[in-house]
Amino acid sequence: MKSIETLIEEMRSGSRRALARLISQVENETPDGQHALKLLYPHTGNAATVGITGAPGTGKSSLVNTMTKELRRRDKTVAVVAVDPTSPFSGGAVLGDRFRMNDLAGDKGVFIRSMATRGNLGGLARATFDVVRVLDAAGFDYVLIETVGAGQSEVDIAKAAQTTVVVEAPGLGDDIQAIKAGILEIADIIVVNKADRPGVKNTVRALRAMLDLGHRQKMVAHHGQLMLMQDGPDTEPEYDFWRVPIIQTIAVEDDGIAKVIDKIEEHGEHLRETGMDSDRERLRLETELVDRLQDALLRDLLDKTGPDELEALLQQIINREVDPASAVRQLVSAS
Ligand SMILES: Nc1nc2c(ncn2[C@@H]2O[C@H](COP(=O)(O)OP(=O)(O)OP(=O)(O)O)[C@@H](O)[C@H]2O)c(=O)[nH]1
Ligand SMILES: [Mg+2]
Repeated sequence: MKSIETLIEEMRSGSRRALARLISQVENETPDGQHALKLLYPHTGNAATVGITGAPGTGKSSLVNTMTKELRRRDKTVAVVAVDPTSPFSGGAVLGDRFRMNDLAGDKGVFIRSMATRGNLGGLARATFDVVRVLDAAGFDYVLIETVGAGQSEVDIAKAAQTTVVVEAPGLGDDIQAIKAGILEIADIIVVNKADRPGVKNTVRALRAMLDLGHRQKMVAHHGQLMLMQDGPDTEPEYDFWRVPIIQTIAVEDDGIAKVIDKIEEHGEHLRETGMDSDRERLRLETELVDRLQDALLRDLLDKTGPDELEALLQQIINREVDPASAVRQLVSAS
């Protein structure tokens, strides 16, 4: 058994085997994995991280595949993390995804990893952040993170990337799927994929209208006055605001993908120029710190309390002998 230090050294000099082994340790939260994260953390913060999220079947995996190829044409190395909360196959690639990614196999500049369910979605999010850190420290230029935008945790994962791409497709009914899932507001870039399908113009128009509305509200909130409301729809604000682009693509035909990559690069530059990259990172890390703290404290408390004591207390609450808030105070002060 190689030491973690040796594995890290091998990983940093390009060994894919060492990388895969380190990721497994990190994913499984072994003591070695935790030690590895501690050693790797100072080497993170260099990769461009891109979250790709959207309703099921909109073409996220197909996009990730063609985006990876385009990035390779631009001489960038790419790691892909496919987060599939529904897959019961721990650590194994989803069959369809693996099939579509086949043509990338054998390229040393590409690394693909699937993340599957662990105990809970919060745990999945934390494990994903850790795996992304390992890939970042391994020196990949880009880390693409695919998540199905179905619930809050998936949205949180996508939001943790520097740039978030929300994928839509026409013909999913009149409702824009992203609105339902509440992911439109986290989009830095919107991709309307399956542009070969009917209804694409309507989808783009509806999205633009909704974005402009949100944009306007943000501007108003920002300035705390209604003045900007009187501006025409095409007036650009004076201060630097990123106008979320809507790009049409046909992922299966590699159509529009170069433009998506251009916009991702442009967004990265925008973040750096405005200093928003460090603001966003601070916010991300603060959120993660609080989340990990909550998780650790709760686990610690549950360890100390034990299921019997908890059950007894629950019964008292059910019997109207203790109210829930007092029960919590009792648990916290006893631990
Ligand atoms: N017509 C058309 N079909 C597409 C396009 N992009 C993807 N598809 C097809 O749509 C289906 C779903 O594509 P995926 O890439 O698996 O979509 P996904 O969003 O990753 O799906 P989940 O991960 O299951 O949520 C596949 O059959 C693709 O071949 C496109 O641009 N046009
Ligand atoms: Mg997929």
